[in-house]
Amino acid sequence: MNNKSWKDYIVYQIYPRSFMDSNGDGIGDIHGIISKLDYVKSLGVDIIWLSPVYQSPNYDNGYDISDYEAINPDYGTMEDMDLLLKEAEKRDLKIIMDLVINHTSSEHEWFKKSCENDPVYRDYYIWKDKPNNWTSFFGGKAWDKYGDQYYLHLFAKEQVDLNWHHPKVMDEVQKIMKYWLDKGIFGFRCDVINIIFKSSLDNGRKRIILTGREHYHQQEGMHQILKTLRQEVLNKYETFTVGETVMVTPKQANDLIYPEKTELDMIFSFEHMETDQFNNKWFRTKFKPKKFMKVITKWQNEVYWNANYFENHDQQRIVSRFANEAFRKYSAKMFATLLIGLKGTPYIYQGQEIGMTNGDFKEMSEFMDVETHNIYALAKKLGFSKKRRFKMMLKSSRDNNRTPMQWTKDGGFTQGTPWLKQNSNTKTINVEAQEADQNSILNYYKKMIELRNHEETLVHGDYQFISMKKNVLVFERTYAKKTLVIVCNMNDTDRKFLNQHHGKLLMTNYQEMSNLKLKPYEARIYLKEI
Ligand code: TEU
Ligand code: CA
Repeated sequence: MNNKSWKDYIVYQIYPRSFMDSNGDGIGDIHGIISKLDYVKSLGVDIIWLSPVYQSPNYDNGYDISDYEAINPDYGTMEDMDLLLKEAEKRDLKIIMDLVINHTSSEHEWFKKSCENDPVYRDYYIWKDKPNNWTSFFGGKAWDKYGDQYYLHLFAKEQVDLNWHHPKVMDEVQKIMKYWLDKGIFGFRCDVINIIFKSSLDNGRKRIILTGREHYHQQEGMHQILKTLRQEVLNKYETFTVGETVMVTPKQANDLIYPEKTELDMIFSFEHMETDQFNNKWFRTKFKPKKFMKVITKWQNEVYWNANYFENHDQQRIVSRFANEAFRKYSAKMFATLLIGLKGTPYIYQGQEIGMTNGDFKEMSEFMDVETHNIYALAKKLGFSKKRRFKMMLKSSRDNNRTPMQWTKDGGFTQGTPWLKQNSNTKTINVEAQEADQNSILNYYKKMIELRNHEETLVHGDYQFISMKKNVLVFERTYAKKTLVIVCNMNDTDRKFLNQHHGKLLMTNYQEMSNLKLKPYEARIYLKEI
């Protein structure tokens, strides 16, 4: 499909630290990405979402930026970045970058001057004589002391919240966005964008999670900021924007994305990724397909346009988390069918397309994530046993999705020692083996992407939930004179399924099919002419 519109695009997320290392230091880098652009292109995707490569002391793997217009030497130089943009464009691949404007690194020049009470920069950040009772996303207090005042950090203490009441902050961010758009990027993934405006610094209602959030979550001031960025910057270019919006509801999502091109194009919600937990992600519960699909269906029915994802650099591997790993090959393909079959933009996270599993960590020293270590320490303080704490980390650490990309049976990510332990199952789960296997997860993703690129019903069709009997999902997508019937057995067991007149079979994740039942994680797509 040529002259695509923004709703046609499919996005592939690259986490640079773990994608491909070109110089043997064990850290993924820009030249590594360039060396794999033909692979990314071969998937059939349109846009790369590149997680941060900006200058950063790396407390939170780049989500703590110390210079927005410089490249972290871990990943290369600005010349390398310019080359990546050029090489991507040659392949008709667009690149969107992370826009992290809720906070900067504590090592940003602005914060250093703010700490020195520089009259221009002091109010770039949020200072108080005494901290209020707000708590951090990473556990613990949201304030740290410098000099005789406290500064706000809703994430790590090295990630200092910007003061969006200050007009200079707006000017600085517009300059950064124009710098990158003028370089040729296609847009932004806006990090925690719906908490950037703090309406007050009053104490919050005491909560188990995020005391204080009523003062900064989804505030009117945030909408004003986004409308200004849209008018002053984004609408001057052809752009694609997606916001990461914590704790957002369907109505709040629509407020952010409709009418089109007034704030963001779409947003990542979290509700469907929180159905297998009790209170928070560290208390995982069994994945319940019915509960999961109830949320997905709500968002499909109520939101103008969804950003559909099941994995990213903060989540865990769905074949480990949402399914029985014994049926990994089938469950990965079933989730690919669901993800790309839904209405909205599909986001595929590196490694998801080959069915990578959670990491095989054996001890805490193998984890690198700041959140994981903070929460482990907090759990210890709260009296959780070592065994219980470690089990919580194994299930819910973000490092599960940050293990090096598995290119070959020997890994193929680096000639050196990877910064984060590579999963030993790269021996059997890797790109090379799957490129050679026409029935691999990788080739199934390519077929599903190809289908979406040629079947406009998957782009423009409405979503119609049909049934979810005994966790066999049936939904339809209808557009013009065609209906696609999408069937997903979300169980690790057979399920009775009479092959009624669903129409012509377009896709299936098994070689042979029964007319009476679905096998574990069997997925099918039928085309019905109406
Ligand atoms: O994530 C924000 C966010 O909501 C997650 O931190 C989530 O709360 C947490 O991962 C649940 O385990 C964005 C980035 O995606 C994340 O990588 C950064 O750590 C965070 O913001 C701070 O920039
Ligand atoms: Ca490297």
